[in-house]
Amino acid sequence: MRAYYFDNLPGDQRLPHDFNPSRPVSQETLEAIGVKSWEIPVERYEPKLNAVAKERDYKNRDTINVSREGMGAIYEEKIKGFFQEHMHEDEEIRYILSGSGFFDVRQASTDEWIRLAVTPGDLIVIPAGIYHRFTLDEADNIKALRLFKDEPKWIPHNRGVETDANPYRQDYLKSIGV
Ligand code: KMT
Ligand code: NI
Repeated sequence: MRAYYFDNLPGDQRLPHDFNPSRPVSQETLEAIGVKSWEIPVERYEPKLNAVAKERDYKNRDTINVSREGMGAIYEEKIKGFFQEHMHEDEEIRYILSGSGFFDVRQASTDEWIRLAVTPGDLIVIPAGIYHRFTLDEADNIKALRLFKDEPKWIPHNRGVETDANPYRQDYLKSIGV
């Protein structure tokens, strides 16, 4: 999975928004902000994915298909919602089966966006309390497994004074030493 600082220039969210020259972000930097990732080839992914799921206690999963065809009438609204900067009170775990897209995660120490360009085989964990957002890229489709521990809550809390005071946000900041 390629990771780099988002250039913050106005324009279509589906474009790469890579600096020129690019400012790559290392796996160590991602780990320091609590973002974990693995690569599991999609042909025969199940044994390896099951092993990670078991180790991390992800008991359940479902499939999300983000495309105009896959979502129908709620497509536009969903796309807008995914790209609003938000946090969750639980982890957001995704395994990409096909297509591609961008998860943007906010580096709290600098308030900069880091863009994660996900493609098939990427498994990512976006920790509880981190500010993030998602967009499709120009290919306009992604199919992913959503893994979860118990009941999926998927509630997005949009960034604001309330989320800044949210206990899960506070715990997250403590966990990364900010
Ligand atoms: C989310 O919560 O932002 C999403 O599920 C985005 C689509 S998953 C590829
Ligand atoms: Ni989210």
